[in-house]
Amino acid sequence: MSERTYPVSPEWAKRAYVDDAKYKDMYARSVKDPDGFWGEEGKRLDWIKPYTKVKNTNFGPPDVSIKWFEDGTLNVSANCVDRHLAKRGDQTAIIWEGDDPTKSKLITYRQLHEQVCRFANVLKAHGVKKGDRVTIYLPMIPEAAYAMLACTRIGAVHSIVFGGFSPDSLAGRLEDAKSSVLITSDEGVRAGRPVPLKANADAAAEKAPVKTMIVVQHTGGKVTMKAGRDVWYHEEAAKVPADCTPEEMSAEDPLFILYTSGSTGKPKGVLHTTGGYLVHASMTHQYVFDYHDGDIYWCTADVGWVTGHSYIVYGPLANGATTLMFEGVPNYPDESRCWQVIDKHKVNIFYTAPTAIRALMQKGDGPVKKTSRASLRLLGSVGEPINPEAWEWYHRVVGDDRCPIVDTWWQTETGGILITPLPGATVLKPGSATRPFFGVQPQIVDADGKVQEGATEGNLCIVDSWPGQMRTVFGDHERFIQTYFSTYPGKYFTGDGCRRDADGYYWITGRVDDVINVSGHRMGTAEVESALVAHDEVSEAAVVGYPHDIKGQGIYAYVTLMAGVAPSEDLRKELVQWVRKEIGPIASPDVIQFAPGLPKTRSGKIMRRILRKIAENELGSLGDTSTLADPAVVDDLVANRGK
Ligand code: 6R9
Repeated sequence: MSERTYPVSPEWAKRAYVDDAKYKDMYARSVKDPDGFWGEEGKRLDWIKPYTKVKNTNFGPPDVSIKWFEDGTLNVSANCVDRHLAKRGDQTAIIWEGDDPTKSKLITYRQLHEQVCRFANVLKAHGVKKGDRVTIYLPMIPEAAYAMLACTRIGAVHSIVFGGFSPDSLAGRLEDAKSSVLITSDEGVRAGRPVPLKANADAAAEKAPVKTMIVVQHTGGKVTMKAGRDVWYHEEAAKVPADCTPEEMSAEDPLFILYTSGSTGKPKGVLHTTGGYLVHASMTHQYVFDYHDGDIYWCTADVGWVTGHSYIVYGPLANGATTLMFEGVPNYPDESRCWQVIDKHKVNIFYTAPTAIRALMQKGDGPVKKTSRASLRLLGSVGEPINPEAWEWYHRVVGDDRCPIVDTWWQTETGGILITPLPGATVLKPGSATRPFFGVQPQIVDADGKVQEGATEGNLCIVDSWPGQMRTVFGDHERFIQTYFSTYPGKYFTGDGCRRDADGYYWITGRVDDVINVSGHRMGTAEVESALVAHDEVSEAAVVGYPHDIKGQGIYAYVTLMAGVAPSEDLRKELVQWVRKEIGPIASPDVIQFAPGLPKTRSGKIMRRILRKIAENELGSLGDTSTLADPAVVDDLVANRGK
């Protein structure tokens, strides 16, 4: 891993909410006196009835029960919208940037209020009540935010299903959530191509108990409306008042369900609740991105993923921020799109995923350098370990060596960021998520659960609760305990491997199921990948283990080369030598397969399950490839296996 460090600049130490001394002081207080610390922090929200109890959590064994601010009451939409009206009614809440670069829209807090109220009244008119589950299957349009906030306004629990999921996946989620109301749109648009959301929703509704489908008109594409079930949102919205009193919710009432895949079984409905989640989303958004009034903030995630929930909608809006919502993709109409959007809307804070950074890096500096990006102040990364090479490129080329990068580690289950630099406090090390956020107590354990002290490597657990933590798996509390609290009883197990260096910095090495054991040496796939990507001619790499007669497991590397670089035997040998040099002989790849593309989910995560099967030559059991962004990639990998 890179040894280069990036100190906090004097300007940043001065302008930021938190400098290093303050970080240390606040962190110490947050773990010594969580009730005092979070009791104060909770005041960042408007409560209808203030809480008197702060933390009431138990990680078992045997029972796991997590409650924060349990006797307080509040409403999330009131906190994200109404309370800002007096001071910033005319400020832009949401900047919407369409897939088509000629289309964008500014929505003020006052307009947001009206839209949320109308949507809430439409839901009510269709019989939705407090506690009911409402499924949202929408593209990245403002109505997605309106619908989310409308649910919270009336106490309904939303379950967003990413627009890239198939009808079957949507049906499974509708069924699991026992959700009879589905909000969708005629179509979505990505890279100029229509996505048939309504048609997918129709197919899903064949298999799931959908009684009401509310359809937002977006592209005007042709759809079939089923009488007695389907209604147009714009027609319904015109019939209802533009005001709606927010429901008084208990802090521990459910806020949303979000389905996420684990290593086994069908996707789990991760359940988040009202008070603690919003405190955590708001606080992390403010401190991690050092958000100040007037800043323009852009997170490129989709609202179908947790990052979109916490850092496009809830965190930013709770803070009265201006948040940008982007319908499109980073390479449409061309590779400069992100940077053009930054210039167009004068974006100050930009938060994206390593996969996007690597894809753009592959196209070289040109598309970046032809834009100004002078408004940029801070960059962020989330979703997977960022290899130092991509980090350095992001820093040097995108940020012109001027913008700190916050590499934020967290999960759907954690609700918000848990391990991250703070830009005014933390010396950065490329590839490290650095230090724990306030109240977060990471612990590294070995396979037997023995706690490892000091500089070490092992499995990452968190030993005590934080307000944004998931409360249960919807409908299956036993599965919640089994999945997260039974491997190491009494601790939350993240499923991630992690290294802690002598400075106490955390380096996430990837999911533990991705760890390879070569001749008794444990190796993070991310480590080998980082080494490969550090080579000038490599754009992206994915490494998996496969059974090896002598070593136990061998290392199989899928390597995507930079545009214009031809695969060759010489290059293959060179890369093996390169990795030996970067990490050591034990890390030498046994197989390097040149791969024009890697199988990725639509959220950009590499599907290692498939890569492992190909590496293992288990071609008959590749499993479901339908959720891939580009299923054809797999055929090529199979055809060229080992080459
Ligand atoms: C927010 C999100 C969670 C998993 C997590 C880890 C990986 C996320 C990371 C990171 C290294 C980071 N991950 N952020 N690994 N550095 N900064 O992505 O949630 O989709 O649930 O994924 O993603 O492996 O366990 P989710």
